[in-house]
Amino acid sequence: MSARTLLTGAPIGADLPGRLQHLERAIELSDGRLDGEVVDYAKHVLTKASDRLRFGTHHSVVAMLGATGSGKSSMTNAIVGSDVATTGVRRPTTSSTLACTWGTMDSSRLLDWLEIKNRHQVSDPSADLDGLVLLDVPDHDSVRVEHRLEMERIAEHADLLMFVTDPEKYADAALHHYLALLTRHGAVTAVVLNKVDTLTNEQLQACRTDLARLLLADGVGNATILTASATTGLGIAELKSVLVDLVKEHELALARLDADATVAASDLAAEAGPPVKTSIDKHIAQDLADELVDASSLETITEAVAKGYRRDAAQSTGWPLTKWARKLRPHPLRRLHLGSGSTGPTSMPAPSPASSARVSAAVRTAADAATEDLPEPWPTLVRNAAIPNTAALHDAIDGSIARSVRERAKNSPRWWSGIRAVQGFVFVAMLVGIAWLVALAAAGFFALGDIPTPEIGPVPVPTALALGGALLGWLIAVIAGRFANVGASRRARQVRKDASDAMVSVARTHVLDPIEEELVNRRQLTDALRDAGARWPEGLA
Ligand SMILES: Nc1nc2c(ncn2[C@@H]2O[C@H](COP(=O)(O)OP(=O)(O)OP(=O)(O)O)[C@@H](O)[C@H]2O)c(=O)[nH]1
Ligand SMILES: [Mg+2]
Repeated sequence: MSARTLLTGAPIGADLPGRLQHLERAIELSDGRLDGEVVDYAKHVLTKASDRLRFGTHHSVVAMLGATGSGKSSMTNAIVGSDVATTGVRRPTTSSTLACTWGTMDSSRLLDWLEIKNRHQVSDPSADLDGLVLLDVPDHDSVRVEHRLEMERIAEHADLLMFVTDPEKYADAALHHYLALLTRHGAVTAVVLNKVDTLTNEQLQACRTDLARLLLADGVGNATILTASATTGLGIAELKSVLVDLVKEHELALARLDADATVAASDLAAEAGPPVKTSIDKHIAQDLADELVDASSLETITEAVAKGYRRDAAQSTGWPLTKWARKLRPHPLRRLHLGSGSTGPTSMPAPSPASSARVSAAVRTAADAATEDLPEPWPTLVRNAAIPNTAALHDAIDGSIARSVRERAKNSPRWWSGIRAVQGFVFVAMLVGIAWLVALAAAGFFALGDIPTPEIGPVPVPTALALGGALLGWLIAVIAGRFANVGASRRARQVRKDASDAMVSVARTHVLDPIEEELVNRRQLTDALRDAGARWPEGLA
């Protein structure tokens, strides 16, 4: 029998340092995210492993645990071959742990770490048990609380645990409590049923069967049951040969740490949830962008864009005499600090409480959609990552709208300048006509005689110029206004489209990237846990 076969299902890691590194990475990724107690336990395992490995794996620390009077000290003496441990009828007898070391390699630093002061160097000419450090530990069930605490401390730090019990106490609740607890850590090796000299053969068989049944109920069905009598020496040779097999590979320390790492990683895995890959669906991004557009002031802005366009068009293409009047009214875009050539902060309306609530709800919906298959704490973590700064999100939404408006406002349509030139020409013609008519009137007034005036058909040229110019100017302004209406709607549409497209990148930068980052963290965590040897609870893996 070797450590491999005795340990309850825990694989002995050929690459324990590698697995511990993955566990360390998993701890970094879990800290502050998963249950603090579970993370702390994993940290403890990591610290313990690095401490224990500093002393090498030559020594195998085997702790004998059990109820008071079950015969741990007697068993220690039987294995050592002399009375090194105090045994007694008065309970409890052993109050501090005794360590018995086999072999020549110095175990003092290891025993210092284990805080064991009572030490005995076994002189055994055979090297069979070389490296064994056998611990006779205080009981776990006496009235002395410090005994129980010492036993728990040793159980946590020993490489291997051997439970010693007897025909009277094998069914005690305390024993089975510790068996179930410690077996999780892969640390239970064997249960030794002591004092079999007090039993008949039939009683021994019945006892063994009953003990096996109880171990199965504890979830330790594969634990080895040994029978012995410390005082008569019955079964001690077999027990020693089991110990020889256990220590000869010098890998018990690795086995225990490996098992602890598996437990720590598996506990984190249970908290982290299934190792499924999650990512943000395309439709989540689009839905969010659409919601941000709907919640934004884009509608108000595009109305101002259309108005501003119509006004600028009229300014350029209107009848020169009346267009100045428009200048008196404030420009709808300049009022928002969005006019052509504007830069820097805008004066767009602050988001209303309703629109803020809508943006927050949209972000929450996106976060929830991205984590719908994940257990807590991920939905909360992802939500918190996505809504850290709604003010920045609002600024980004306004910024993207402002950019689209300013970009589009940069260039005036070319037809405006064409019409302006025509309007100028027509206006000058009208002025010439008027001036001419005034000159004619003045000539009449001062009786300068008839000045010949050219005519186009029945209409004198100055009249044609003055009236035709005024009429044409007005007509051009009306027709240009019609075109400007079409242009204004198109400009508003373009701005709406630009802003909507830009909103996808706002959604990505301010909401989806932080969500994605948290999902990547989770993926890295589950990968690290898998590499650390985690086993996911049934149905989650
Ligand atoms: N008949 C019989 N008595 C035993 C055997 N082993 C131990 N005893 C007796 O059981 C009593 C308790 O033995 P200990 O070895 O002191 O028991 P312990 O588990 O160390 O007890 P604590 O130190 O109090 O935890 C002593 O009187 C022993 O002589 C055995 O195999 N057969
Ligand atoms: Mg004792």
